[in-house]
Amino acid sequence: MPEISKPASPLIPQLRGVHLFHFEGAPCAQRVRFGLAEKGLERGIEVPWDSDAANTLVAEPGTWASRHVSLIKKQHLTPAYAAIQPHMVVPALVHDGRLYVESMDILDYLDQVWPENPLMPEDPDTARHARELIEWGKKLHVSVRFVSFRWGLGRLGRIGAKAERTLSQLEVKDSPEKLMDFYSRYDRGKIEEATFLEHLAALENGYASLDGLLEKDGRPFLTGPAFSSADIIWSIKVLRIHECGYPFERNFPALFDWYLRVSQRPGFQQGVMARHARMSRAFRIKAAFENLLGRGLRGVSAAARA
Ligand SMILES: N[C@@H](CCC(=O)N[C@@H](CS)C(=O)NCC(=O)O)C(=O)O
Repeated sequence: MPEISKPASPLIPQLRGVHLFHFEGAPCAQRVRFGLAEKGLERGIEVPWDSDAANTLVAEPGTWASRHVSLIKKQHLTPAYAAIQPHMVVPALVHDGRLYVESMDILDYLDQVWPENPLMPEDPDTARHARELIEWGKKLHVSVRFVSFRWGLGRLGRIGAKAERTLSQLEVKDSPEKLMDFYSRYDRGKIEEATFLEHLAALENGYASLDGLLEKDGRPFLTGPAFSSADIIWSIKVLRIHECGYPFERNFPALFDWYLRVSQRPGFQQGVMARHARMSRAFRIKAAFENLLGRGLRGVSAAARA
């Protein structure tokens, strides 16, 4: 289970109902918001992420309290947030004073507590397949980071000397997120183009496999007729890279059709897009310009398929 049994932050045990520490544009947080919406839990009060004021501690049943942690303002790279999520990443979910981390584990937790609208297929073989796709998606998380920083965020993704110092002081040894390792190289332009391209190729390998699967028998969702967490993790992986200008329509048409289908779901619209649509459009417009200028992701994407 993803529960952190003795959270360092005194805020956590005070929280009642569901509270989500998240960032609008962060793929890992989008997965959880997608899952919450699929479960019929609605976004409730908006609360400063670190607030312990009495009127912010309780989320009404059937809703979740939004505690928005700005990755742009580097609010995640602070001692107060490190006391909540020791690896200084979003999301983190609190339910009745208990703290859960790891987005895909959080989805499993939601499935246990709110079994209606299940996020895992009932049939054991199909469930096994869903798990395999989820594990593959989790491994590719780091590739999304590299590709979206290189072709999406650019200089905006740099954290600067002050945040780097805080990060180096707070990062736990052997943190699986390896933020310090990434930012110390990214901020200085020390990551080689070949590395970015390797991550892009790893993602394309995954997209190609799913495209084949969907094309083969026209299934509506990745594991068959039923929607699952596998659709959640992979649709968010398409969304982010699409925002960076990747030509999914051209390279993986069956996957793109599936993505459009999934993105029409109320859960996606409410959980992912409701407050992200403008930013998503801005990213896509910026990426379209980069593509026009020949510097974008389109030019380096699976050129053989062009
Ligand atoms: N394995 C974690 C990964 C969480 C993660 O990497 N979150 C990203 C956003 S998608 C983050 O907070 N990054 C902070 C940063 O890059 O500075 C999960 O799935 O919850």
